[in-house]
Amino acid sequence: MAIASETHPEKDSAEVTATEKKRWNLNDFDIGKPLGRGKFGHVYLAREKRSNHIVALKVLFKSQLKQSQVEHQLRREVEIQSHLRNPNILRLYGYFYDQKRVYLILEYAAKGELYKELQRCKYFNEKRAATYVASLARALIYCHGKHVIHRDIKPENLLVGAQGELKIADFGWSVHTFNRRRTMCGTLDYLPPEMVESVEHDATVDIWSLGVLCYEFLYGVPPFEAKEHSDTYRRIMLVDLKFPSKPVVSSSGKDLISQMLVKDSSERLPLHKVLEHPWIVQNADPSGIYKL
Ligand code: AK1
Repeated sequence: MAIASETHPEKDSAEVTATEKKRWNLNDFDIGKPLGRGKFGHVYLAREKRSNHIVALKVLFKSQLKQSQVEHQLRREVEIQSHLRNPNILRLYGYFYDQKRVYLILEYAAKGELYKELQRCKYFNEKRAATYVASLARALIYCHGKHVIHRDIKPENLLVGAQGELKIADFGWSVHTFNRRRTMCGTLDYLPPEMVESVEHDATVDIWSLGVLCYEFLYGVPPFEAKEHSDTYRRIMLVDLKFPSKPVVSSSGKDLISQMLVKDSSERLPLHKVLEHPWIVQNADPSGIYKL
């Protein structure tokens, strides 16, 4: 983080931490207001005392991590995310722990959580939706190039930086290359048929999730939403995709969604072609920033 680059301008933070084994602890930080709450713990605004660098500190309780048997997942997240460097991926600077808790030192996203903004606006206009979809496609292309699949792209895991740029966060469900089946818990809304079915899956799962997200940006609700879990399951398996008449979305936008939400994963529009799709080309701001 900035702390390292200031004292060691020639090195980047990971190298400084690797060579000098700087161990962080809670005393290195002033803790500020809570930023959000999750199942495993809260996130706080924090300032690293020596550098004045502002970060987000996520506090996870070891007892809960153990109970849910996700310690290995957290280790994998730290391992994967600390190696990713992309403007649309939230940085994970490091971690530390004490007897009861694990702390993740994260980049602070000044404009907060995207799902709240979506709730407030109900849905986004096409320019804003396309700008976000293009940013996500670029970030996912970067991840897939490093053989990382996120697998959990949804509004709750998207943050907005000070300039309005989108940042993918929470790699808790990500994997390096493809393996392992995921046990079912929580919402099915963002899962493609092959993950609902728990068959083998690959990087094309992120294309599906991007299609779901694009729909949700434009309509305000995910496409396969239903009252019952079992109905969402059925709708995903059938790819029961319907476009409401309101809000009005261009046929080009609907075409892109239809090309991402394809049951046969090998037939989904590849991410580089998503970036070339007319709806993206015509609507997305090339800077990746949607100005309010
Ligand atoms: C980034 C996050 C396990 C893994 C439980 C996890 C976002 C995570 C934190 C913010 C920066 C906010 C702002 C501004 C407003 F199963 N990475 C995360 S959460 N700025 N929020 N960050 S909110 F074990 F793998 C597991 C269990 C959590 N990982 N990672 O939460």
